[in-house]
Amino acid sequence: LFTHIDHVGIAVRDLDEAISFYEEKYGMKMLHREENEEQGVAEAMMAVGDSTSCIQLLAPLNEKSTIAKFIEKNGVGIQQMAYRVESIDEVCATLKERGLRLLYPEPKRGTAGSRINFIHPKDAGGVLVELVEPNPEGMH
Ligand code: CMX
Repeated sequence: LFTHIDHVGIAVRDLDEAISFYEEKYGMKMLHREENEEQGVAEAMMAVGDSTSCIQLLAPLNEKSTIAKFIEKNGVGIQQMAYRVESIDEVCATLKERGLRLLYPEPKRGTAGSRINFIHPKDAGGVLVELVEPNPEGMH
């Protein structure tokens, strides 16, 4: 169903500070950076070595952002984990058949033009699971 761990998402207060931490302390390289207004986030993808797995740093764009709410409730730290899939439409249909709730009726736009959806954390053992179908023209 899933082909790789695409990324682990970490909620941070200040994106620039977090990028510097990952670059300076862990020697990670930033592959991509953008703001996604619909998701309410400023984000950066930090590569784990030469693998195609990343750490996604997520900072809130405003106080209504999902990330602002998450930080208010839990503090900074791991917010989600994301699996890469080949066809998000097929995977979503399969997961629905298996009784899991997805957050969106149709995939939305994620990092670098990818298509994304989420499994509700209440149906996934307390883990917010993102599904990512990468954009072939995007970063991977
Ligand atoms: N991980 C695990 N559990 C979580 C969670 C998370 N990130 N966020 C919320 N929950 C749990 C809460 O602990 C809470 O459980 P309890 O009722 O037992 O306390 C329950 O889910 C409801 O939480 P809430 O604080 O009331 O939050 P909401 O229901 O308003 O929102 C969710 C939860 C998952 C629907 C929302 O976070 C969401 O829409 N997430 C998907 C979008 C997203 O995360 N965007 C940012 C990243 C963008 C990107 O990756 O590109």
